[in-house]
Amino acid sequence: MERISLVQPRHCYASPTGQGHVYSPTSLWTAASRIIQAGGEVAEIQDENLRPSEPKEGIVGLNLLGAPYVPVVRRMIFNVFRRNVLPVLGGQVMQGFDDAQRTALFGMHAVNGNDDVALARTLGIEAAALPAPEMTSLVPVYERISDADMREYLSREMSFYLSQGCGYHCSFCAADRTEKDPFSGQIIRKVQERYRAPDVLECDLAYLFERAEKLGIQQLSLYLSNLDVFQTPEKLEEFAKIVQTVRASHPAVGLRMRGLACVSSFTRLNHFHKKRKGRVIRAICDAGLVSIGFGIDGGNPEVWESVQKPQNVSIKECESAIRIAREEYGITPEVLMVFGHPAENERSLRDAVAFTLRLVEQYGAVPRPHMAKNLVPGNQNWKDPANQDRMQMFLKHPEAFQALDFTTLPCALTHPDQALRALAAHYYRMIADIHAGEGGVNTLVTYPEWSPEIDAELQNFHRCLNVGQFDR
Ligand code: B12
Repeated sequence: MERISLVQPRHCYASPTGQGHVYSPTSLWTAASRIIQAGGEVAEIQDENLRPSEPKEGIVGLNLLGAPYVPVVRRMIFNVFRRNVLPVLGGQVMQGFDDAQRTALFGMHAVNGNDDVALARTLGIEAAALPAPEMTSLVPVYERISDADMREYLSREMSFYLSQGCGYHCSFCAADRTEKDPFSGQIIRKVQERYRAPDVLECDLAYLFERAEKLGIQQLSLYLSNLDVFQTPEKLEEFAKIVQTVRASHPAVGLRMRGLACVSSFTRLNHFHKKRKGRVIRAICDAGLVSIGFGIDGGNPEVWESVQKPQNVSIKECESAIRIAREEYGITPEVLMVFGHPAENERSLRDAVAFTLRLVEQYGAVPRPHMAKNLVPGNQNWKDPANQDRMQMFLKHPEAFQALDFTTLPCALTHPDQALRALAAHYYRMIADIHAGEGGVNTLVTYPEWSPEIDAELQNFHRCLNVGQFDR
């Protein structure tokens, strides 16, 4: 059997020294726990946001959360590890690369860590022994984290793995979700939200509360992994009850949870709530849900249609969800505005600004603009033969993957139409300039670090300006 060191790479906008973006590396911890429970040997779990890592083993597993981690991990593989280490690469963006793309980016030896068979073969364990992610408790990993490091994680917001997968098919999203053919409108892949097992959720949550109590931390802050919190009401209600039970046994520790949601799922559930068929929203609020980022993602129904998000229905319906969240449930609504999609024009971009301003003014919503990147590893545009030239540019210039960060201003690679690029940048900055109100944090805008139109001097300016601009 082979031993593996696991390392969370440093955030791409971290300064060269000191702490990086300290945030629980939940994806890496889940992978670690699965390996441990399958009888594999995890020699260590390090986080480069806390301190530089010096992996002991010849096999090193790394998590690439999204596209901006591609250049970071390439530097680790080619400049630091060189030929002495076999890299095992996991994380969601890896799901978007085929074998040839993975080899082009990370070398011919890099193992696809998301593939259980390849992972098991590399470590000399049985693939069948790896528990399903939904059945995996993180306690075996939490126990290995020192009190000093756990204090760092528990005193900040952490990611809580509650569910994975989404039944909707928004074309700009690269998460695990239903896929629809853009031309025929046929569903190519149907995905349903998958919750973790209730006993696993209870066990992990109780452990976090106990550890917080022991470390004298008075409040836990959790970011739920759900792509659309209100999508599966029965499971959400079950979770709300689990949270309430755990909290009742640990009254000294408070809890604040936030999540992301689709307007349509919230509206559907609120309707049921009114008919007293269920009190799910109230239950999860009582359990500690304080903030919801609603995916508005465009300023009018034509834009939603163009990105396969017709479920938003109308501006009126979106506004009503945000008002109800604020006034009836006391939830702080965030306006997650992914915009600057290819089919947009100045009118639709202005509609997005106008709508955000209104929601901020009338309901104290928190503005959170993001610049749509229509070509992201794993989404349909990435696979579309019409985009192969642009896709190849990313493979040839991997530094460009940073520009796929949704907080990053548009560039020629992400927005080839020059006029739309300028307009999108202008209106994105405008929403990012809106005052977020007390306690709210607007998006911190970042700059593209590589694109054909950006010269070396500008690249350097952009790198410097990006330092510390962490998204949440
Ligand atoms: C928490 C979270 C964050 C946190 C912190 C993440 C952290 N350090 O762990 C914060 C808020 C910081 C964050 C930031 C970003 N995030 Co985020 N985030 C999430 C979220 C909500 C939950 C992640 C999670 O814990 N999942 C649960 C675990 C169990 O699942 P998993 O990630 O799939 O991991 C499994 C496998 O991939 C594999 N695996 C993972 N790592 C490894 C490593 C090894 C060695 C092995 C063998 C296997 C393995 O095993 C795991 C268990 O099966 C997800 C949404 C979601 N539902 O996943 C988005 C998500 C992962 N984020 C995403 C993105 C794009 C980002 C940003 C780039 C956003 C942006 N600004 O554009 C930034 C990063 C910015 C930057 N410049 O670096 C995308 C990734 C899409 C993609 N396919 O590329 C997601 C899916 C959201 C979305 N709807 O698009 N994020």
